[in-house]
Amino acid sequence: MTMLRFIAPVLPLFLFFSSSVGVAQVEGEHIATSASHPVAAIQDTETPAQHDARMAWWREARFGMFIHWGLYSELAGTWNGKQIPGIGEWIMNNASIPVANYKALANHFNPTAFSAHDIVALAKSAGMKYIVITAKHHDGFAMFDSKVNAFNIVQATPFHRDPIRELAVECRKQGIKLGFYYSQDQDWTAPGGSAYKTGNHDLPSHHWDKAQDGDFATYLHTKAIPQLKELLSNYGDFPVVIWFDTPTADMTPELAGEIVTLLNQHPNLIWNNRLGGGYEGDTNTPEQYIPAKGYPGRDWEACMTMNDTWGYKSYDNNFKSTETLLRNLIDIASKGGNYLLNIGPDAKGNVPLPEAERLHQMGKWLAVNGEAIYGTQATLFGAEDGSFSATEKEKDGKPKFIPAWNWRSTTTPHKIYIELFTWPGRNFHLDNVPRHVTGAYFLADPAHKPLKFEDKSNAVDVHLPAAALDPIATVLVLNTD
Ligand code: FHN
Repeated sequence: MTMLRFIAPVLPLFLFFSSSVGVAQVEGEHIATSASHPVAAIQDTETPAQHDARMAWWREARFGMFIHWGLYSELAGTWNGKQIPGIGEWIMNNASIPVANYKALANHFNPTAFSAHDIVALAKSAGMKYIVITAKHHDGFAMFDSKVNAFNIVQATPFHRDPIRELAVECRKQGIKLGFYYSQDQDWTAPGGSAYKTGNHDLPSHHWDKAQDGDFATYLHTKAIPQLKELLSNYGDFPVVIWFDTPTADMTPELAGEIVTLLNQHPNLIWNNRLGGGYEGDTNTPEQYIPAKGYPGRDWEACMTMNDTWGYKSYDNNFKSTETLLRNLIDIASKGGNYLLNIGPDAKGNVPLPEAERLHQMGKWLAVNGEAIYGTQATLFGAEDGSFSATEKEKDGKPKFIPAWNWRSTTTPHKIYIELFTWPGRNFHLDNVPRHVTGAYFLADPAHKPLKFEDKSNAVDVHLPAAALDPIATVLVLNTD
């Protein structure tokens, strides 16, 4: 059996699983830059102006759709009649399903209800500006037409269609961007692909089937890199993002450098900090949490589920409320980040109703208040998001952050947006205002009727009506010099 060590000593990327909800969380995903990369990434060589230009659409977007969809969706969290704890897309690993049995699932995978049009339209109606879909997850099954490996949706299933191509066509039609998630390191069905066990990352990771044994570099050269080449060249102007995941110690700087050489041939591409080999990529990717103060000076994207799984589980109904999801979006934007919110279609390709409903509701709010989110920058204030506890500690011993949920703020050069969660009564008082306020109104008021206000030195008082205009978040706009 190949023994793989998790990469913590090289990359301080810690995965842990909450036993109560079974959702993987990633903490401290900052990856140290190594001056001794065998291959310089574009990020190392471009000027700040070039970098800003490359990141411009992504920074403007603020809200994207993550899609976890694959063979695991067919099992929907159950194997051999038993509900398997943990996240749905990990079922092969968590239930130690033999490779041959897992691969046989492809014979029945026939998502005839899949509609690229409807999924892209759903993302658009939610106010999302980009989609990132699992082109290949850790199970090794390619959701695209791959000539280099037959374990893919076109060749191995009765469906014989390429949903990635269909999505690319629809995204182009409907004006939304498309990125691909690719599990470059873990691959549980390809010989040599990495695999580690969830729940106890102190133990060495390991294979559970002889068919998984092999050499990692050979896997990379015969499957992962050739498939990445296919993804990067067969879909026209897409992908705009490559979303790597779960690097292990197998991904040496040299091997990662081979991937970087390929990525460098696509100078507009954005890729995240989970390649491995010490490369930090373009974006930090906190998972299932919002960092207390964001990552000042660094682009970041919080990826989150709506319930407790990424891949579909028929019995996971622990959905967050629309209020929580919207507050998350606003909180993230107020800290300068993007929100990549997941959907997990089922085996037929249907998006679970509770997910679609929440997205529609978020879209309704954004249709009125999107100006306070898209293309905005982080708060000019900061104390409104909460404070670090003097007594409570995180697992790592650092003070625990206690969020406050009264309001958040986002900005543009001439406006300050205040997203009010808790109605402050007839007056909103704001201290430490670094700009001169020239006007105030609500985004939810179509007439933008001016509100009375007093601009004091360094502070402002805005006179408010008795009740909120929106039960979740009412956006007050302050025009500023
Ligand atoms: O192991 C994966 C998990 O299945 C899921 O894809 C998430 C999404 O960010 N990433 C990994 C855990 O960090």
